[in-house]
Amino acid sequence: MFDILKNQQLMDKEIEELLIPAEKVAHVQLNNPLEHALLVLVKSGYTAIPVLDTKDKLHGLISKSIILDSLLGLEFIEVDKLQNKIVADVMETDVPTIQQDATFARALTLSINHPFMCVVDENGLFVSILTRRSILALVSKYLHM
Ligand code: 2BA
Repeated sequence: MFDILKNQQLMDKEIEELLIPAEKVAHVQLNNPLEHALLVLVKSGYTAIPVLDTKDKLHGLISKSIILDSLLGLEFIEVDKLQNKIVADVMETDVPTIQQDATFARALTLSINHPFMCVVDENGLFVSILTRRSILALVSKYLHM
């Protein structure tokens, strides 16, 4: 079964055909209030989404759990922070990124710890995402060939 992982044709494959383009990816901006970010997350159904600036540069990820965590006071959930804090105050900045010409092998390795990776160009501009789902779908296709 694991012979597939030795399939050089698969491992050297470029990831381009698996990518979800930026215009189809839910995202928020650095200076959006947490309330807006939470709305986008809940409405889109996603757990975590990219954070961009006005020039589409990638700065981080924001998730429902980061937002909820940031609202916790010592005894209460401080709901007013949803309006008083912005995404840049609480986002995760250690973001897994890859370039568009990365190989499938590299993406497969990153997907072990990350449900999705952001694809950026040489200037750090956000281009697309690569999800664990599309990686597994390709592995499955090769397994059943
Ligand atoms: P999660 O939101 O935790 O989603 C986990 C998996 O649940 C997704 O895996 C997908 O299979 C399914 N899923 C969740 N919400 C969905 C929806 N609204 N429509 C269809 N399927 C949905 P993946 O597709 O591998 O995505 C992995 C992660 O990539 C997602 O984790 C999310 O954080 C991010 N993601 C995927 N597509 C996105 C998009 N269009 N915009 C923003 N973020 C996206």
